[in-house]
Amino acid sequence: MAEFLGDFTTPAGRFAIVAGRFNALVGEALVSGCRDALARHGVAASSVDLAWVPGSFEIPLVAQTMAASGRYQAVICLGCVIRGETPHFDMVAGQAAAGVMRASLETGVPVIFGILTTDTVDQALNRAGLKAGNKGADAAMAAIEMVNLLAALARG
Ligand code: INI
Repeated sequence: MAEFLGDFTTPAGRFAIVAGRFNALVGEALVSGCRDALARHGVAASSVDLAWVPGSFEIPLVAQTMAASGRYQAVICLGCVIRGETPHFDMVAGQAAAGVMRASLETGVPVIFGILTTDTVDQALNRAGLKAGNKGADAAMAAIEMVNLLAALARG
C-alpha cells in the first residue's frame, strides 16, 4: 500500500500570488503573511511573483492565466469578502471559490484558496494576522504541501 503526503521541504521553482485590492488593508496583511511563510520555508523572494486584481471576483481569471503559463509550481489566491459590506457577498464569494477550484482543475496546478469570507471587518483582520493566525501564511503552507504532494505522486 502506498501512502502519499506532501511535506514542507523547500520546493524548487516559482510561486505566484494573486491578491485582491478590495479591503486593501486585509489584502496587504494576507500578502505579507504569505510572503513571510514562503520565505521561512526557503522560497526566495525573487521566486515569488505577485499580481494585484481589483477584487476577489477577478482573482480566478488571473489565477488561471498564471497557472496555465507553466511558469509556476502553485498559484496562491488571497482576498477578503466581507458580508457586512455587500449584498452580493454570496455571489462574489461563491464565484471566487468556484473559479479558483476551476483554475486548479483545468490547469493541474495547485491554485490555493486563501480568500477570507467573513461577517465583519474585525473577523477579517483577526484572520489576517491580528489574533487568529494569518490565512495568507496558511495558504503558503498549503501551496508548498500541494507542490510536494504532486511531486511525490509523480515519483510514484
Ligand atoms: N470584492 C472583494 O474582494 N471583497 C468584497 O468584500 C467585495 N464587496 O464587498 O463587494 C468585493 N467586491 C468587488 C468585486 O470583487 C469585483 O471587483 C467587482 O464587482 C468588479 O467586478
